[in-house]
Amino acid sequence: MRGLFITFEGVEGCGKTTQIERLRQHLEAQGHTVLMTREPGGTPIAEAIRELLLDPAHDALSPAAELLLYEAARAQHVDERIRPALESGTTVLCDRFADSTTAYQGAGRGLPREELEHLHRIATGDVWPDLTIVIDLPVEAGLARARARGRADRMEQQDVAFHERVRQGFLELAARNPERVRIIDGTQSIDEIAAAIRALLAGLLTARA
Ligand code: Z5A
Repeated sequence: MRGLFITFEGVEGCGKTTQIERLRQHLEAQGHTVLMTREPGGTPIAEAIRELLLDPAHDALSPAAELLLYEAARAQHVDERIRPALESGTTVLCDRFADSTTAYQGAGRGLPREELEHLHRIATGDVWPDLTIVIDLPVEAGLARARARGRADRMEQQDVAFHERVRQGFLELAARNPERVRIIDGTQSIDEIAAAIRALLAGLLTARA
C-alpha cells in the first residue's frame, strides 16, 4: 500500500520540527518505516536551492524568482525522494510543503492563488498530502523562539505584518480544506501537541484500514 504523506505547517518557530521528531519515534515504535524530510530541501539539489533562498545577502530576490525557486526545489524533492518513498510504502513526514508557498508567497507576498496552484501541479504532479497539520501560534511567540536561536535568515527578517498575513493564510487554507488541513493550538505544551497529533493520525489510520 502507498505510504502516508503527512505535512507540517505554520509560522516560524511554531514547533513543527519538534513534533515531527516526536511523531517519527511514535510511528517507528509501531513498526512503520518513516522518512523525515523538509522543504525547501530534502535532496542535494533542493538543499542548494534552500541556501540561495534563505541567505540574508539575497535581499534583492524578486517575489517571482523566490516563488519559482521554492517550486523548483519542491519538484526535485518530490521526484527524487517523496514519490519513491510513498510508492515503497514508507510514511513521509515533511516539514513544510506546497501549503507554505500558498501562505508565504500567496498571502505573504500577494501573488495570485491561481498561479500558485498551477505551479503546485507542475512541481508536485500526483503527490499531495493525506494530512496537513498546521501548528497555529501567535507570530510574536514564534519569532521570539526563532530569535532565541540566533541570526535570522532572509525569510525570518521579513516584518511582523508579513508573518501575520502568513498566519492568516494558513488559517484560510484550513478553512478551505477542512478534511485535509487540521489546526492544532501551538500555545499548548510539547506533550499536549504531540498527543493531539497522535489522535489525528489514529483517526486517519483507522479510516484507511
Ligand atoms: N518557505 C516559503 O516561504 N515558501 C515555501 O514554499 C516553503 C518555505 C517550503 C524555511 O525556514 C523558510 O522558508 C520559512 C518559510 C519559508 N521561513 N520563515 N519564516 P526553516 O525551515 O529554516 O524554518 P521554519 O520552517 O520556519 O522552522 P523553524 O524556525 O525551525 O521552526 P519550527 O520547526 O516550527 O519549530 P521548532 O524548531 O520545533 O521549535 C522552535 C523552538 O521552540 C525550539 O527551541 C523548541 O524547543 C521550542 N518549542 C517547540 N514547541 C514548543 C512548545 N509547544 N512550547 C514551547 N516551546 C516549544
